Amino acid sequence: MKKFGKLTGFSKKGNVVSLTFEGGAARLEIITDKIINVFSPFECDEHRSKAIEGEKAVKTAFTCKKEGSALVVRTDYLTVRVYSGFKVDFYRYDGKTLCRDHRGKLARVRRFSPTYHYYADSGIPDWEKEILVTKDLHEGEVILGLGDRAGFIDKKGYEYRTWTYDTTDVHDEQMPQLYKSIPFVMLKKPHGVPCGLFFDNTYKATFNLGHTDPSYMWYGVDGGNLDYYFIGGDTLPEIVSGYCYLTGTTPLPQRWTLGYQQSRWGYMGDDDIKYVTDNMRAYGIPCDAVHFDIEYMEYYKDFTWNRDRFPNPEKTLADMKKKGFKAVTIVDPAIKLQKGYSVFDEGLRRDVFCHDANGLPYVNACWPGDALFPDFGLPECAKWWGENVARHAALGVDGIWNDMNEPASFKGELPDDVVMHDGERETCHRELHNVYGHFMDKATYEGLKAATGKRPFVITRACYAGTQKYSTAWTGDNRAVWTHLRTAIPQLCTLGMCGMTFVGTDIGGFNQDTTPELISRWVEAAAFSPLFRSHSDKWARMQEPWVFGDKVTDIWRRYVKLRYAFIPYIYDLLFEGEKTGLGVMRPLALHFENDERALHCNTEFTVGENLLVAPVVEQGAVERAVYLPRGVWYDVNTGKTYRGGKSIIAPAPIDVLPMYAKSGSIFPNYEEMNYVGEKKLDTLILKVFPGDGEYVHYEDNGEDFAYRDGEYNSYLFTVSADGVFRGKLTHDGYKKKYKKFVVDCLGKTYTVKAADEFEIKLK
Ligand code: NBV
Repeated sequence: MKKFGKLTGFSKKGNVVSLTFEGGAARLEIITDKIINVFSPFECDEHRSKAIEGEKAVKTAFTCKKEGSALVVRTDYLTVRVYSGFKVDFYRYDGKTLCRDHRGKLARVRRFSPTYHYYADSGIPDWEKEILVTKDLHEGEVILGLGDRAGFIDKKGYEYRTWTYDTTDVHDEQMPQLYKSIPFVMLKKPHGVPCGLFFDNTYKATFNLGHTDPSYMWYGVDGGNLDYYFIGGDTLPEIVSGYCYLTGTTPLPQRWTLGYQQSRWGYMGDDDIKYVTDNMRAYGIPCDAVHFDIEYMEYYKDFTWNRDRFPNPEKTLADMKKKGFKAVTIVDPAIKLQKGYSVFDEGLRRDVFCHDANGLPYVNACWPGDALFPDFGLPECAKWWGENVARHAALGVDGIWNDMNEPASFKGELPDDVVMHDGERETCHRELHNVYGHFMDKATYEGLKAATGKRPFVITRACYAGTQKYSTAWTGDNRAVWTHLRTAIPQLCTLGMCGMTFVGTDIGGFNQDTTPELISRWVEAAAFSPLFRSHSDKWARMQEPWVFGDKVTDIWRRYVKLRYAFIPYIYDLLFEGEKTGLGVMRPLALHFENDERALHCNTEFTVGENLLVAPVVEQGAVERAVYLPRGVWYDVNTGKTYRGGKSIIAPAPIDVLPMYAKSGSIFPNYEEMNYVGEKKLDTLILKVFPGDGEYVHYEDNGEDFAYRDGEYNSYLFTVSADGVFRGKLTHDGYKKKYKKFVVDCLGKTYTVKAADEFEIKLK
């Protein structure tokens, strides 16, 4: 750990407080009154953020003066005390401690008994890294965040790494790294004020989250600068919004992308696609998209089609469109090394591939055999990739699925010194590994956007902080095991708290043979996950909705229909989320942070703020305990009311998903449809649960960016405890409006012709 030594001086210029220590320089930058950047130039003097785009610092009033041994910086919200050794402590305006650097000695984890002297932890322990940040932890403090982890909502007690990683091992809470690297954590003391720490550095990092000792956490990183953001705010949602203020939010997607999507590695040709699309319609299971995995390509070469299996891709895609299906095709970064393959030839000509330390194109291997790896951070490479994406999309492809972009490579991991670019700056894999997928996603997004003008639909496996601006994500190769269904809840909720709102798991499990019961429960649990896709491995049993018999098919139909009913609600959450950064699937911790039981609830989630979902995640269970936080809740299935602040036993036979609506909730629903766009969206159903409440709903074309120029309508709906429901058009920007509203209060319906304002007395 670098020794900064004594604080010898400071100066203030604009938003920056420069600090000098005996051992080097550092600075604080006041980004807003609640966000402070803590920086020391270990590698260079500027930020090299790949997550934050554009200037985030706003003019903020602050003072800066020496008080005893500390330099004290005050904004309207925060007090920051800087001490010798570059120890930095954060307090709220009222003196409440938010987060302090840890002063005590760090220790090793004890692995051996006192009489057994063999010491396996040789070499430099991670915590002796030059760039090291240590923070105090407190009794009962919870650590949330850190992106893609197969653990619990509370990460305290574990040690994790950020180094994007393709793995076939079972994903569990001990897995130090997974496909995505998001170095953002939130700390929350029981009944205390939360805060966030975003470590904006792409090198391999270790997060010891009270693993060695519950009284401290440390973050150590292999290179780059000491560069982190402290994010303050009174509540966890404010911290999430602060993080997304820095790294960006998920843009509103096209409406169809919220529909059900069917995938399998192993749809080999036209007949398989027809088998899927015909059966989806025949069995009456709504579906919007079919995914094409690597077998659609010729020898796994990106942007090609295997003409034996798909003799006329334009026709295949056009036929799908006629039936109301969109097509999403996979690409991997590795480009087959083959002269005569135009994507390769053109890439080589334009010098867009990574090089080895000797300046030669770097060769590794993946599905197509020997392959070169695009240097996506290089502007010319992003351009070349975008052009390929555009050409591919022109055939009728509606979305791109970026796989293997950790990057995965079959001849060992890319060496640290493989030359890559961050813009025009030459650097290496060691710095850019964690953002390889991020750069690929950005290039894909830009290519699709330029080609179609629509909101691009990109799905990625790897990502970094900020990737939410460009791509949705799935959680990679899970398994058809109950633990992975259970894990899906905290995993998706955590990704959602880290900006990655639009996420989902492979329904049914990717690897291994699913069971009829598991997949039924999985469809129920996933009905509210923003990305709603079933996917399976080529060697796993087929797992389409109709292959397990009528009982399972009926469950699929019921929950896919439920999902389609709730599309306008999920769409509204994404519309709002583009402004706030808040997710669709949220842990109970987010809105009930001072309720300790809610804080640790791993098997329930809320959709937005008012709908609580408690899927069954145990084999054989026909009921489950559901913790309802304080308030009055309605059982959505039965209409029965409960007073919260306790657990109840919810009956949950195989076809029942326990769901609870807060009193005063209003949820917009659509009428039944086979796919988005099948019918004109003339009717909006408003599901109302008695009480006092209000709700804002958005209506727009669901496709392009016109909403950003005001081409949308918004409605304010309210319900009062005395039973009056009101609707009001509050923004009038989109011509095609609803023609009628159907208010459904616990099964009693009231239909009104659409008007700018209306009122209904609920009986
Ligand atoms: O492209 C094949 C698979 C894909 O189905 C899966 O979703 C990815 O996570 N891909 C991984 C490569 C092979 C994995 C064994």
